Amino acid sequence: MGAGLGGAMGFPGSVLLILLLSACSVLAAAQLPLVINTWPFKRATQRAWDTLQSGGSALDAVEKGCSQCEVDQCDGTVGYGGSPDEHGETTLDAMIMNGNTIELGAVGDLRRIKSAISVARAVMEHSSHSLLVGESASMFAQNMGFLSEDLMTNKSLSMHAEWLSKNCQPNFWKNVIPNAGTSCGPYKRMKGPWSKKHRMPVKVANVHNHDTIGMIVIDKSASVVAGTTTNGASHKIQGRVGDSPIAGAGAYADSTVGAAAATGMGDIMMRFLPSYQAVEYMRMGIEPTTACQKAIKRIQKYYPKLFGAMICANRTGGYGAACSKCPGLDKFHFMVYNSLNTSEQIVDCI
Ligand code: SD4
Repeated sequence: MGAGLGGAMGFPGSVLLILLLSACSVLAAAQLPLVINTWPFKRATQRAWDTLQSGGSALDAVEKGCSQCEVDQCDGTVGYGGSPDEHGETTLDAMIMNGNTIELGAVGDLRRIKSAISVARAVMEHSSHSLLVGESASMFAQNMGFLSEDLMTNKSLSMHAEWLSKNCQPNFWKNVIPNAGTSCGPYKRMKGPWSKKHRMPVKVANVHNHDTIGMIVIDKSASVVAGTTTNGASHKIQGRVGDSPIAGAGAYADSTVGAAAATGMGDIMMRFLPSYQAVEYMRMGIEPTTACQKAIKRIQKYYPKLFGAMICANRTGGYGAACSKCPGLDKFHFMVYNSLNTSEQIVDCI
């Protein structure tokens, strides 16, 4: 068919094939740079894009883009003043990953420091570690010059007060005494076997208590960087770290392939390393949308009611997304900026 069309246009088939292939690679290159992030957090996308346009690196773009969400307190689920834990404190999880060098910096359960993504970058650039957590992560941040301040706000305090007034419902405990489905703690372990009566139902998260920003930036020279930042899950047990700062769970980047980032019920999603899995699917040549879908489906096999979504992008600028259909989530909104368009996009959940 190529030869026939080439003949019709006056080119031999092989010349036409070369022309078509180079047109495809020009088109792919034209799609770079790319900024893509979970949820319609447009100001974050714009900030990352502007950072690239003014000569910043992909690392700078992810850091600035995610920082914007921390400042804006995107949906109340990123940055200070959201998702108070059982003691009313907001704590932050974040990571940044450099796909060129496979370096990563992350913080979990970070306290009293607002700019979690920048602390994650400092972990990557000023230590040989990948993940610091809790009070020690805050100490590290302070030593690196980050300001220590209260992350609680009137809003987060009133969310916590309301939760206390509802007998600490919902919460994340199970198989404890007193019954966590009706009472506040402190709890003690209940000896098994556990009856259904005492087992907490799986918490069904929704867009109002579970979002996070996951961002992928690929610059013109195909350097791939991914990052996440979040305040995790409302009413989490103190010390809880979600999927967002875990390599391969919250995000993963490899400049020879692409990157992926996840959002949703991190306690479940991190068991499947979905971002790593999606990158590995793309390494096999699978398109980004299908790679995201396949990673989600692996989780659904065990957790059919999963609340979760993913974004995937390959190194040539192809991208896609997928989400798991559940109460509160039947479409997933995400942002895409490249040289062809700057838009909010939507996928139907599977
Ligand atoms: C977490 N996945 O801590 C994160 C936050 C989130 O939608 O909900 N993302 O579980």
